[in-house]
Amino acid sequence: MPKKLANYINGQEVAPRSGRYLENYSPVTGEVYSLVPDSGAEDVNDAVAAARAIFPWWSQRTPEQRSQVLLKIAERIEESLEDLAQAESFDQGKPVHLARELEIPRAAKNFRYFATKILHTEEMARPMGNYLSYTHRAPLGVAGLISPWNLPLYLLTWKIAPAIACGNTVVCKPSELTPMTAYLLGELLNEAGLPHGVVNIIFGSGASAGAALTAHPEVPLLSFTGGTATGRKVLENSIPRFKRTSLELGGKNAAVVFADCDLSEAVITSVRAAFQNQGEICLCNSRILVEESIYEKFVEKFVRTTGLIHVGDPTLKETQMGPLVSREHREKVLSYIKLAADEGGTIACGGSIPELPAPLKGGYFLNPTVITGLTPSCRVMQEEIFGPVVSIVPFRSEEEAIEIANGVEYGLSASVWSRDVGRAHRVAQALEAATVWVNCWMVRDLAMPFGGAKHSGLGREGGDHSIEFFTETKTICLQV
Ligand code: TXE
Repeated sequence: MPKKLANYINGQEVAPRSGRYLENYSPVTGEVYSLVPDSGAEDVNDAVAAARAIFPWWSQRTPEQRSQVLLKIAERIEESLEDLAQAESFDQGKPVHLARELEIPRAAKNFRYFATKILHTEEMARPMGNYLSYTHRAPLGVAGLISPWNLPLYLLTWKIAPAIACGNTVVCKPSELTPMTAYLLGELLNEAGLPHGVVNIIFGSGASAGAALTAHPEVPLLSFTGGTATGRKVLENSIPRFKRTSLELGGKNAAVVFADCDLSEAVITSVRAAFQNQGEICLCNSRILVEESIYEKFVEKFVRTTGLIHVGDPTLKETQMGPLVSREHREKVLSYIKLAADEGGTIACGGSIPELPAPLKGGYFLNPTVITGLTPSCRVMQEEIFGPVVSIVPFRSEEEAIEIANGVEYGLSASVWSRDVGRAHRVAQALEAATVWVNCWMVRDLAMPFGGAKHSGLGREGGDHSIEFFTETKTICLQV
């Protein structure tokens, strides 16, 4: 019997006002395994009212008082690591060990980081003779936080932690495709002693609950992570109401591999960067540009290494790729693989659905796919696929590599592989991407700004940028 989830409003589990539920399928089995509240504007109104009611009290707690609660939340997440990892894997498809080693610990780390960060924020003061000017930061009120399905708990807590650390209260709308860890988080927040109403979680579709939240007149701040097209819809609701808005959107990230790189390291890391989490990380490299002189050797090594990836039961430790998140998403990815062949590409490996025994037979599995022979301007090299599909093309010069890498509307992240430090700096600075890794990938310091350039986003979060985003800074000038 599928588990019936509930909204989390004012510390309580609350059924959707409509009484309607959405069927949620596990990508591992293709079976319905939970029922998600199909919430709408009324449910969002109830959540905003709860968040507004506690806001005066919560915003007046000291940073130390708020820090203590965030540290307890981090502890409860760490104590629930196994349950959350299993739930995350069955809900989204990633291997359990990836959730256990990366996703869930990072959710705890998000709370730990901002629990300590707010103890060390500084204001400014400037004496001017008979006057003193100083800054005062204050929370804005109820923050609307909307998160995607690929890293459900990691990205939701990346928003909740700084928002409440700064004294805001929040209404969250996780993706309807992966609700389970957000649902489990509600109980953990109560157990950690978070006052009721500080965090509220509404489940439902983007067009209903999501849109109601972004349009709500008493939600002055929105932090959104998801697709670029959806980001535009969020802006349509936020701009007329002058809402402070942060958008982290899609990407079409390139790895630029020069002949002087450590080839084995470049191959191993680029395979991981292409297929980790089934390629469903916005920071994955879906394009690899390789200097012509090592192109054949790189492709041969890359295809051989990709062929070693174990696709299957995400509960097994040897599994490196589980299923894609939904039937519709796998169809979308398969359509791009077909398009690649139509555009003149060669499927060097993968592109097929693996034969797996029950109960995995109904799951949304797909073999990791490598495409060669495409031109930089074709659709498969321009459009975000957000799955285990990577295209490898050659380049003849540093200038050409930069031109190809920058020749897309996105600007989220990139990687550069070269032992030449001068070239690494030059290319990293020339790439139109908000995050560039050199001879590595996905090394993240939470103190550093993170976000997207061009059509990959608006704004930055992380470190001081999150404090800046989740507070209103005013200048007060005193006659002394
Ligand atoms: O996005 P969607 P998905 C990107 C990733 C890919 C996409 C995958 O590259 O493009 O996100 O996530 C809600 N008003 N990133 O498919 O559909 C929806 O219910 C308000 C980039 O989930 O945009 C879900 O909760 N909300 C990122 C959320 O928006 C709406 C990291 C995202 O859904 C809505 C992760 C509406 N009209 C993924 N429609 C980064 N750059 O860091 C939908 N939603």
